[in-house]
Amino acid sequence: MPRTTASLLRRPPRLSAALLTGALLLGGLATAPAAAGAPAAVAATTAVRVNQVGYVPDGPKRATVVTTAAQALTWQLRNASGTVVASGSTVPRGADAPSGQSVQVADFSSYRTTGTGYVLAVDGSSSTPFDIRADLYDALRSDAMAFFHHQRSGIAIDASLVGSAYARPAGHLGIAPNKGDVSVPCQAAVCDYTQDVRGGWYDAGDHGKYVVNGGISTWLVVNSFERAERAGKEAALGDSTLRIPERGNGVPDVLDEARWELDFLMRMQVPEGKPYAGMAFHKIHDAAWTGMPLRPDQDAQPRELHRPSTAATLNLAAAAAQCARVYRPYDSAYADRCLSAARRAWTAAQANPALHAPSSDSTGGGAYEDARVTDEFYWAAAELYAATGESAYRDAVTSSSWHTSADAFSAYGFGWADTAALGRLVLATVPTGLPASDVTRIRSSVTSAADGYLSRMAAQGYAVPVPADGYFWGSNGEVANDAVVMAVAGELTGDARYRAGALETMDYLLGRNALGLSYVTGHGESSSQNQHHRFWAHQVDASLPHPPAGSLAGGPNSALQDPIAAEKLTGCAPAACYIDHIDSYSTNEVAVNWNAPLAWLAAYAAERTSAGGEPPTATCAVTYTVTNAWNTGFTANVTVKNTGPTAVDGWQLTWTYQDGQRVTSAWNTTVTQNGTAVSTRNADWNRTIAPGATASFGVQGTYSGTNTTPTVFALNGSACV
Ligand code: 9MR
Ligand code: 9MR
Repeated sequence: MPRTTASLLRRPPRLSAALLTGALLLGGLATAPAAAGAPAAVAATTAVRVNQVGYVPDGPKRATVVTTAAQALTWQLRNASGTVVASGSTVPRGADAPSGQSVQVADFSSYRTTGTGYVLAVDGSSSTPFDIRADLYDALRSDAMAFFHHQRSGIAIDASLVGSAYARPAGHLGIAPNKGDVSVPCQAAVCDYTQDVRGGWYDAGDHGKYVVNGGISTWLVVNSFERAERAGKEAALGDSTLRIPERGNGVPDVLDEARWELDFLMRMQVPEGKPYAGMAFHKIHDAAWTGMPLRPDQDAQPRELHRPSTAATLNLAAAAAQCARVYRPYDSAYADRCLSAARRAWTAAQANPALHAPSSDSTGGGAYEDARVTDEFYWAAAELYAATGESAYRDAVTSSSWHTSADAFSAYGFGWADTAALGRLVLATVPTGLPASDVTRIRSSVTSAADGYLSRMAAQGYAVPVPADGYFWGSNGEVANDAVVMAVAGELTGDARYRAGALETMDYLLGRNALGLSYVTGHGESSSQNQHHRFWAHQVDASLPHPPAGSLAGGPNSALQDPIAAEKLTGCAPAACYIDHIDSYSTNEVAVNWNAPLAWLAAYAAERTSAGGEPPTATCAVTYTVTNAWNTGFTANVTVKNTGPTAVDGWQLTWTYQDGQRVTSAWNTTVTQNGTAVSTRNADWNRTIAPGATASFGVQGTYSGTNTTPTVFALNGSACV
């Protein structure tokens, strides 16, 4: 059940009958109005809506055409020189409730020739030009991830990394006029000391820093690295792949970036010896709302810590426990620090299970209120269990109502207040000691959630995974989060439909939508550019920059919760309730929790084989049997079966050990181990596995205490089942 503020915002707005009729009265194919009262800039879009960046050669390629025609129309795909290279018929879809438009769908998926400057033409209207190429998402992968560096507090953003337009002095390091964040007092009666809470990422267009939203965002950024690692493709997120100060330090840049926020999250923990020790302060922000524009270093407002909350504490526990697992191969001392912060947070949350942040606390910063935290308990328990294997955390997982609830993946996706799905994603992909039947059940909950998103996409003219009443504040983040679930379902099953679904949500974000607008700055011919931000505020001060490329707008929000949206968008169909105006914070702000799944998805979509296409979706099944175990040693036999239709020629099988096991020797394979991650490769004589055939090999290793059998394997980057 969606709840708290969300339940208010998620009430379906009444569709304007007049608007629907109006659209239907337009003769033939027309340039559709964006929404009643929408500004001219947005209305001037073509009726043929495509992913304005383009399509990957092996992916789905669909477009939506706004038209009142009842009969199928002819579509033509033209290359850059105007030659028709493919053609076909559209499929009429009639009235599409979320967009309030009458639409048809053109499908040119079977056309796979790479090129730039393609145009899709239907009945006299042409799409914006787009590309078909395998490296389509390379730029977005780095741009969407670079967003976090731009949002850093407590460090100068250097022109040598971002260019002079985006350079700025460090914000909130206690240098006048800043009054934080190195020694920040609490709000009255909350605490009688000050805390150094420098660093971290600014949440959004404001200068607040919120543990609840910081936790889920960090988790997603680190999770994007974990996913790439499971696919054997983490090099693309490795050291020196981003323009950040830490490049060249031997640590993957994505982990360096996330560490900037993790350090902040740990600084928000109440010190030992103080009331509520181990809890996390809910947030730190200005005492009063500041105006627009305002560079972070020029903010003169007093900064205040707000009282600790259970939700914030559990976000810290989950993100820090994940840190302990993922950072260990690079910095074991840091992993230990994270683990101890996570354990302390968990214990403190158990002692204070109902310290809820109130919705009324929204002066100078957002409330991020949450009165139901059983889902945060589940997510944190799952991460702590994955990190430690300890029975107390396992019991917290298995006794949680979320472990079996059918609602862990709600129709509205996961989000900062709904985190049970994150617990499921951890348990579905990270080896733990859960019984195989439990893991199977959890994995099928991921795939059935993904099935739900796919069927919703299939039912809608614009193939959006959210329901018609799901266009609330941050709907674009919700869309991207749903795509993350589909991508993981694809990884777990090798079923190509899920990858197609994840890629198709990218089409929505990049222009195949009710407004024919890319919501990502600088990606697409016609993109958002005036997102609500106090520094990237070009619209109100021409000396300031637009948001940098790769910044995702919050997206359509049918609740019209800011004055300009209320003024300009009245009567809008839900998916058209968006305006690219800097004052529209309820439709056009940026935020770390929206860019995080965008970055996740861009990295996923950018991944491909060296041959240029999508990653292979090898289907495989693995049995790992411990054949002998003695006090500190063991042997295991591993058999990998090719359950796919084509031969596997050359294989790499990967898994992770959760109990510190080390492989010391192996037969019929070559092993490399990096921390907990094990990678085995074929020998010359067993490199080919025919369909239905198997390859077997063995390992010998050491362990101490427990020797949990790994259950998650990937063959050539695709998960086995
Ligand atoms: O800039 C603020 C934005 O980050 C928040 O999401 C939003 C809602 O809490 O509030 C914005 O600040 C506005 C405030 O609520 C009312 N006065 C004008 C502020 C700037 O537009
Ligand atoms: O993303 C948040 C959304 O779910 C809430 O409905 C909204 C109002 O409380 O706040 C959003 O978060 C904003 C936060 O309160 C302040 N910083 C900017 C965030 C994005 O607009």
